Amino acid sequence: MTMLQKPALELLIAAPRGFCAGVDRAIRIVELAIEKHGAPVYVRHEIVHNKYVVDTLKGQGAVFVEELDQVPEGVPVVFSAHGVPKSVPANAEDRGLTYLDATCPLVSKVHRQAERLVAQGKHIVFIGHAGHPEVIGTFGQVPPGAMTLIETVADAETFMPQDLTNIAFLTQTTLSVDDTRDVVTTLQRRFAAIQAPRPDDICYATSNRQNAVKAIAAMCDAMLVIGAPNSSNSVRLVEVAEREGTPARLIQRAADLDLAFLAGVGTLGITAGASAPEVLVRELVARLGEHFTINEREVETNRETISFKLPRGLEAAA
Ligand code: 0JX
Ligand code: SF4
Repeated sequence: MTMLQKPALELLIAAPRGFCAGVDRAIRIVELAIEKHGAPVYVRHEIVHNKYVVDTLKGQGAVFVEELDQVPEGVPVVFSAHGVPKSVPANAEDRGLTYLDATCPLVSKVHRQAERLVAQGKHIVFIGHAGHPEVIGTFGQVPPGAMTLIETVADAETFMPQDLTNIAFLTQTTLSVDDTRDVVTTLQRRFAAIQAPRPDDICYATSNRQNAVKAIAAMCDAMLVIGAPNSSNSVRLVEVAEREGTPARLIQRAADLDLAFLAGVGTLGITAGASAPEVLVRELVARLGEHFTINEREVETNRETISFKLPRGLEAAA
């Protein structure tokens, strides 16, 4: 009996991909909090936007809730990597809850910039996606009315501040680098005096992952991005690939892949959002290996060495 030969599939795997320093730190904070305080440890919002990560931590004793009033008295609570409005730690203190803040230090940096600009009397134009927890958290650093959200070039064209000379902009950390450039160019054309953040608020991990996709997209017939639909940085990676003319799909797990998407594909690009663990990349490669004879190559456009310190009180437990 002759075995049927599996079709060949070339895999180009983008690097950097997957976990960033802020995600590593946030997950570690939950793990160390469980070690230190014992289960359960409550987490306000998904610690990062990834079901596999959340389910794994649930298995270790984490309980995920959306709001602080769902946290019972006497148990510690961790705030997610995306950051929280000032009212959240304030409420936790009022209730005497022990809390650990897993907000990424690069998100906290934007929070401090917002506070500083407001103290200088500036109105802030915030470029971001409405309803995203990072946007809600950053808006919650300043008094109501101190910041205006804009999402698109069209918003930048119509925004009209009270004082044209006293404005600044800040951005969400996980935006499309290219879209944001267009929005910023529009703002700078209309308001010559607008103050810009230095360096950009879009974080190193977001821009490195987008650059890595750009580097391989043109060589690929299709791309797969591992990440969740509510993960802003992951969704941006799909858009980057599509803009390069490469059909792309966001999948959470290998099992989500519809093999029909690979019809006629000889070279497939793979990447993972900042909240997607490497184990899910390996799971996908393994599934592809069941159907194809794969030849795998990593294309590295940048090497990341950044890591963030743990909050005080947890360092000792690390
Ligand atoms: O939706 P986001 O990309 O902001 O978050 P996710 O997918 O959890 O990524 C890690 C946390 C990023 C915060 O900036
Ligand atoms: Fe921090 Fe950037 Fe990672 Fe967000 S994507 S957690 S800002 S390093």
